[in-house]
Amino acid sequence: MDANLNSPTTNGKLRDWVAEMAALCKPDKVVWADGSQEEYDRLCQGMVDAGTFIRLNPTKRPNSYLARSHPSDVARVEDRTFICSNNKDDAGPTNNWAPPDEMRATLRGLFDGCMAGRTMYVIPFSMGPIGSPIAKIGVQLSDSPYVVANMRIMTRMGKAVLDALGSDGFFIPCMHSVGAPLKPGQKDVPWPCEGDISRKNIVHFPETYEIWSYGSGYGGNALLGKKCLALRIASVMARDEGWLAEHMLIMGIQAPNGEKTYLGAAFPSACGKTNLSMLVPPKGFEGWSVNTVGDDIAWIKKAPDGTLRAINPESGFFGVAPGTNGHSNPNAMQTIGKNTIFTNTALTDDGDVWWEGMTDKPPAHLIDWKGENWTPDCGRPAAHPNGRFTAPASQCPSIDPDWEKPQGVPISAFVFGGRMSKDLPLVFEAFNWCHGVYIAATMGSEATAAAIGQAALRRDPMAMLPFCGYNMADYFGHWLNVGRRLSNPPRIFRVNWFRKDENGKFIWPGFGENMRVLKWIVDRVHGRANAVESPIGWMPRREDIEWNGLDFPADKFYNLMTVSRDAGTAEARGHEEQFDKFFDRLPKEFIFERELLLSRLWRSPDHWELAPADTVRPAA
Ligand code: SAT
Ligand code: MN
Repeated sequence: MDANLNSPTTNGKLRDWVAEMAALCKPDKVVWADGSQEEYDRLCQGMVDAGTFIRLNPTKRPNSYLARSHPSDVARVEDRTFICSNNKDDAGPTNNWAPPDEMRATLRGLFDGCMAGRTMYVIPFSMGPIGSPIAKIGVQLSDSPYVVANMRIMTRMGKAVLDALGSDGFFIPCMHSVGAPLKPGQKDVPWPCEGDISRKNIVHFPETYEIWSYGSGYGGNALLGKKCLALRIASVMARDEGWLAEHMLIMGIQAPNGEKTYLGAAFPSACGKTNLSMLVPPKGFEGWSVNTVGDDIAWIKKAPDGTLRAINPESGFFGVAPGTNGHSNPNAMQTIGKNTIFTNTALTDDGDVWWEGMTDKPPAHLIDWKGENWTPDCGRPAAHPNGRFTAPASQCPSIDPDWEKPQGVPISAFVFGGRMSKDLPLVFEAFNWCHGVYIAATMGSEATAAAIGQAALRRDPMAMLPFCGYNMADYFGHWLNVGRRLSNPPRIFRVNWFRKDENGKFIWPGFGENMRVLKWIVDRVHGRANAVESPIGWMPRREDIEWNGLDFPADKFYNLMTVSRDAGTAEARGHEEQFDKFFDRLPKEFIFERELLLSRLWRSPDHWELAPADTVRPAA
């Protein structure tokens, strides 16, 4: 078979690589994806015929499909995700590592003949608007039509990318197989994948900027532009080239006078980044608007004018479905109204989708994410907790007018937030860049459904723990360096929407009401809002927050903001434990930051909500 028969590229490296991989994987045929609507429709129809897709009711959900994955293939497999640097220390203590030679041999074995009976698709894609100075080109080879369809929504994909690549352009090779070769005559299944978890491998070679993923067809394991390229490999490129690749949403906040402020905000997977990026300002914020640039990943570079500029490398949203509804995220509900792929949600009797939290009252009957009959009293969830929608960003009512601007949008603040049920206040601001990097690096978060087998509570520095392609101590150092090169670095904030009271109830209403916190952040950035100095950073007093439209009593605010000296000290001691793992690679600044934190705590009152009024300082 000639893999380059009908090949639409003159790029010699790409042609050679495709031919070499086709010889290894032995597909029945090779198809170059052009990214057209016609091709998408044809692939989707093929998946409907094969039982992979169910076409949803076209009057309710035009041009949309539901896919049900194999029940063993429902989330990222962090245990089987590897950073294979030449030197183990370059992957660092937080990544799985295997010797690159050994891993290459394993992969050769796994990929040998792995596409038998299947089609190998060549998927050229651009992360970032084609031609943007911040964008990068990748080419994914995959035997999954589901991946092709999703990549068309999530990235700029197809012929235009090959044109931009030209005959000698650089691309990141992304090799993918679901790992389910077919014997002659063997009938396919709706969701082929490797059933043996120990044979699944999501592998990154940071020195050669290469990705190899075997055995899974789901999300970040398989849509290789997303976590594998745009975070793990891009974080390495960003280190090498002096920029930042971050697990951050990007949003613009516009004040009634037209002033626009953009923020990057990092939260671990499934902590509401999509909801926050599409926030609808609540009652009391008439005239304010929020615009979405991205919901998951930000690529951030210093512009010639000295500001930091960010692009969203993706062109779609791969959002968590459960919990999404007209209250939590009306913009997402509109975005997914058409042209959307749903994965592992439930199916209604009239051919639409449903998930927990979509409506107050569940339908009387559904087909659940496993394809079984479901009734409200059956005791099982109807949708998988990590069930997802894949939808074009261009359909989002709150999409920012500048979301595809090649040079990106200017970033004025970074916000970091984990999921913490106690001891972490609603919001505080770092004293300076170095302290901000420290509070981002020591961020903790409780587990979510986005990854399999995660510890209940873990340190998730910058929400990048599963996504940093190199030693995290060096990553902290890189962050410190980026700030040093800026004359006016963005302010850094820490937030926590997830604090609970003694009855286990969330104290803060969240969602649209988060606007109150964002307004304080924006006002701090522009030197308008007051704050008081606490041992952990600058904090708003109750009167520094806009409460118009929300009745939020003072005692609740106290419970949301207070931290005891003991809890604060225990937290600081926890940082020590985290840092020990990094030995001498940890930036020295972090040792001093921790000591300063401990000293401030030592001199603080037993509990602080806020320091006495005479310590109030105006914004800098
Ligand atoms: O499955 S993904 O990695 O794409 C989603 C996530 O974990 O954030
Ligand atoms: Mn994510």
